[in-house]
Amino acid sequence: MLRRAGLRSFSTQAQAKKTVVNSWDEFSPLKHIILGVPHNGSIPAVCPASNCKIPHDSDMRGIHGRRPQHSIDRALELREKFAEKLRSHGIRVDAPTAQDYTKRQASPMWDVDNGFGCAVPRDTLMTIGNEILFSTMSFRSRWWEYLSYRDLVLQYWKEDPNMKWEEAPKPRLYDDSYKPNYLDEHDLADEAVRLEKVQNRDFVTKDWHEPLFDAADCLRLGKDLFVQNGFTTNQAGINWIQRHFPDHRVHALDFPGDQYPIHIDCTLVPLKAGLLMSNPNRPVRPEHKKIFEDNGWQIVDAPKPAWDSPPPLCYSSVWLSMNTLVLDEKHIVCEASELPLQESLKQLGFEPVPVDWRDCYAFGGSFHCWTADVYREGGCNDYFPNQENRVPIATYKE
Ligand code: DAV
Repeated sequence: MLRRAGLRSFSTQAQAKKTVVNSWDEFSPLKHIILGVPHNGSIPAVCPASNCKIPHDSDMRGIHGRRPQHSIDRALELREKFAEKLRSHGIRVDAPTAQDYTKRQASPMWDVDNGFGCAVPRDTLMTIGNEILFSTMSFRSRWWEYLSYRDLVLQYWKEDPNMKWEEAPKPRLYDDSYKPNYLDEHDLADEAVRLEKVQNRDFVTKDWHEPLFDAADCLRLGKDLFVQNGFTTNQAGINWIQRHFPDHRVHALDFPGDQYPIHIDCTLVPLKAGLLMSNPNRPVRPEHKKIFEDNGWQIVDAPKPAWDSPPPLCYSSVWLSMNTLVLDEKHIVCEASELPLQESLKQLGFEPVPVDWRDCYAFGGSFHCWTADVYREGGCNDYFPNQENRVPIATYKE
């Protein structure tokens, strides 16, 4: 059964003004956003893709099911404060509909003991212009998560006659969508083995069994989409995105230094037109750097995170420090404790907006993960007119 999360507090804003769906990049002035909710947040039951993402020494290993109530209550408290902060910047904030993720999640082909949550819409859907596209997802525990956004998207679709509502083909996620024994227990604990595999673009998801992508692997920079190939997004997924958006230029990126490559938003993060922040442990490959250089984009290294380890029951890395939300050309939301990042942003001419968020990380990430754009000002700019050194995306070969 679906349950509207905190209907009274969340829906007033959503009904205040008619929706227009429009967002082409990650940094134009933000006016309307979906902010996830922590209700029923669960430690996902393991499937082949999620198993490889959870670090071997994580306190999440070997457990699954509903997260402790105190952590859900705390996340809700922080979420409300953040929503207020966003509203104070003139941004409309909507909430998804919580489902019971603590229940068994099944398809005719497989089942897992429980799901994940709807705290992090960035993984599930992306807005490209006037279109909201739902990704396939690649963890079995997250297969049904799209239903949490149906109420909102149906509302947007009714209110905005130009809005396009699209859903990528739901994947089968059979066992043979994944490489069998990609990392055994021994290899999982071996950093050198993991790094060698990602260096060779050898990921747990098979490349052409069926298209797979999480929306958070896609970096939107106007006419160009940069999509990370890794555990959650395969080459067929990237090829599918290119065919779906024929007027865009899709580029595939992968980052050899990322031992658990899911989602691009702790790895390469745009701060404004012409400026990206890069994770120094996961540098951009030289052949991928060219298109940025050819078009006058600057890539700066992110500073070391303030923390040495993630908070309890969190499978994301400490590089959630970089998982910021750009509100406009001046303001960037940062975790309050990430002082090195705030200092770097100040030096780059931004005004960091510190928000207390670390206790929300366990639910799937920081500010960028917890949100999904509905409206940013502006249109589809061509930031990369020089495509001379474009690396073509892979195509299927027999
Ligand atoms: O560095 O653990 C997490 C991304 C979550 N959306 C990381 C990436």
